Amino acid sequence: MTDLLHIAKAFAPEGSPMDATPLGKGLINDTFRVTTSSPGKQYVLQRINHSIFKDVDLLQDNIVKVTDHIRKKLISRGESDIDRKVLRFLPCPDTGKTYHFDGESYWRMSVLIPDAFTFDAVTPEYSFFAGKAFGQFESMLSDLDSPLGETIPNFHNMTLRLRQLQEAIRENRAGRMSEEEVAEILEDMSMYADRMCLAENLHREGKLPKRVCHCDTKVNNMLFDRDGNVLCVIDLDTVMPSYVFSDYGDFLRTGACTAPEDEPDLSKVGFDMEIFRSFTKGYIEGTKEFLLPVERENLPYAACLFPYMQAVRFFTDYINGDTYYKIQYPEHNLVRTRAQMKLFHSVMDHLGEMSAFIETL
Ligand code: GN1
Ligand code: MG
Repeated sequence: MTDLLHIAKAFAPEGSPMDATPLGKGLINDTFRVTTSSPGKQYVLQRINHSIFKDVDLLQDNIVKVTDHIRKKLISRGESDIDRKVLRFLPCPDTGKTYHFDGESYWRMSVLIPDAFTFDAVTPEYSFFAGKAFGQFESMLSDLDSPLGETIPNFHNMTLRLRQLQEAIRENRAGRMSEEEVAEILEDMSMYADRMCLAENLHREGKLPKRVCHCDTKVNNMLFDRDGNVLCVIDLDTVMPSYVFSDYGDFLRTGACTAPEDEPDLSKVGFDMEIFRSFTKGYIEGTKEFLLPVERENLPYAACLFPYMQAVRFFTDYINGDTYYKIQYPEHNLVRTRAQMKLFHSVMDHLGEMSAFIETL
């Protein structure tokens, strides 16, 4: 802990760092809440997973561009309480950069937004606001003048994710390819592989644009105030050019799933159409200024794509011997894969119903 406090000091926060405790449930970075001697002043300190985010300078540069842009937008709109509606990262006094390298790890620190909460599940009422908020996030960034880099190249590229799965199978590094269930899951996945690459095909044909998206719109990446109002979107590591399907689909994957993403009891895993409807309403309202017909028509596909892509990613990691996602037990990535595939099938069962609903909006 003294180490953490020492690192926190490098960002010259207000007050002296007194305590650091683990925060959140992220699968990639390590996150801590830092309390200081200054009453009410708390910070979020994060060790950036450098084996995943290889270019920390580009990563933090993106985040600064995005948060500065949103801050300016909020100011010009005359919004109040702006420090609760956009994150603020502290620059290190010695480098002016919003990250610190301690010789081994990269760190960053932001001001903790007081009285703000994350949730692992939302009600239909709040998912409307979540949809609107993610839509407005994209909308606010639609006129960002300096381009963002891809913090993880091809992050939501389904074609590439399938290629990585094939590579993992070929290398069989953890010796898991002989498991009977692995073969069954693979067979199920391969039946949908072509259909799930629709976005890349549309993009190649020049029909589908890339826009600045959040790309990790898990339900718990949004802060709410005590009354349930959306404050802001957090976890900005993956903000980069992508298809709008990313943000729309990845929210539903967690927000409209009737169980956690790693639920072992598959009978509990399903797709909640009421949440789908209110989130979609909110999202379409938040994006009305730019959403193209091709994007709107394919939202049901996006709802299917994200559980599928996540299943492929968890499964690839399982076959590789769990080198990417944090796990809590040896079969964790396999359990996650099963839950995502169950969700995928459940969303697929609602394809027609989803399209019909979108037509009514
Ligand atoms: C990771 O940052 P975190 O832990 O919320 C992952 C997402 C996955 C998610 C699955 C950089 O998100 O893409 O959807 O786990 N982030 C990265 O829970 O790979
Ligand atoms: Mg997160």
